[in-house]
Amino acid sequence: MNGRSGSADRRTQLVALARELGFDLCRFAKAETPEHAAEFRDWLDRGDAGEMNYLARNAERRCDPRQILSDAKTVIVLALNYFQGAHKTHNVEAGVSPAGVATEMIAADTAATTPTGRIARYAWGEDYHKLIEKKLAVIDQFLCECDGRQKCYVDTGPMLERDHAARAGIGWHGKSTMLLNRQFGTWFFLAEILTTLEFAPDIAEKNYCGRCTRCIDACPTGAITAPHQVDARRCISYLTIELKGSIPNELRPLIGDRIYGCDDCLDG
Ligand code: B12
Ligand code: SF4
Repeated sequence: MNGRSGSADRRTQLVALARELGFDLCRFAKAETPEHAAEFRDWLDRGDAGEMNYLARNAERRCDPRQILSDAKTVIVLALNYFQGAHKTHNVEAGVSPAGVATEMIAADTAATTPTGRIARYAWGEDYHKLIEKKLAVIDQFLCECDGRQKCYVDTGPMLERDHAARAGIGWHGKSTMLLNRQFGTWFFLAEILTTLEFAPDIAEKNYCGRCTRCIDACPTGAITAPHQVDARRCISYLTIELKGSIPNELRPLIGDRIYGCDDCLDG
């Protein structure tokens, strides 16, 4: 495949391959220090990461892609839209929701009527990590055949994904910290391929938020403490998925029927 490794040609083929695999966007950024590395460190220092200690453990690498792959030249950023229509409530009586969430406790608490709970949209289908990893492996293979070396990540890797995605022009930073795209809103997953191959970078997107504060106003627990700052310790996504201990008493009534994640700052 070296015969087709001229860089413009390689880019066209890669974008076409990403589309074929079902990605909605495929864009490029230089493998550089993420723009908001300092804000990330401040966020850790404030304790906003809660019990997610893994974020502090590899903070140095997270703030420098060249510590992951020393001769990395490009971050290829991919986005996959997961919007599936209006919100459903899930019957939790059977003990396991459609997303596989164990819910016996909730069922026992609300025995009088059929208990229902809301699950964030991103968890309605198959585990996105597995789904996207398979697609990344195909792109990795293509890039290997062009003599590249790669590291592929979706969610769990040591990268400030939204910073790289913003630089690649996938979208802009919303005040909720969600990355927004004009076509897909907030409803997309991100994935990155760090590669030793050179690709011309894309241009960053303009920020269209203006004075709008709908996402901040919509947050049931006041987790968006300032524009671009989420205190995970108050975020329902953290409280219902990441937190190992019990949910603080004062936040329980604010969580309502959200049993796995939260979409309130993503809507609208
Ligand atoms: C830890 C984590 C969480 C934590 C903390 C969230 C947070 N806001 O920090 C918890 C468990 C709460 C969480 C919740 C959710 N998460 Co999450 N999460 C992550 C993870 C693993 C790391 C994020 C991180 O580094 N946070 C630290 C803060 C400082 O960074 P940040 O949130 O990315 O914020 C950036 C911007 O705010 C910007 N920034 C900071 N200051 C400033 C100032 C200005 C002026 C500007 C312009 C920008 C700016 O720079 C920061 C660094 O890039 C990423 C995957 C990854 N490896 O990046 C997924 C990720 C961010 N999560 C994702 C999703 C889908 C969610 C949920 C929607 C799930 C749900 N429905 O319940 C919610 C949304 C909550 C929210 N408002 O963020 C997606 C987001 C996709 C997108 N379109 O933005 C990601 C990218 C996973 C993926 N691969 O798709 N998540
Ligand atoms: S996901 Fe829900 S709780 Fe977390 S910041 Fe957004 S609206 Fe607030």
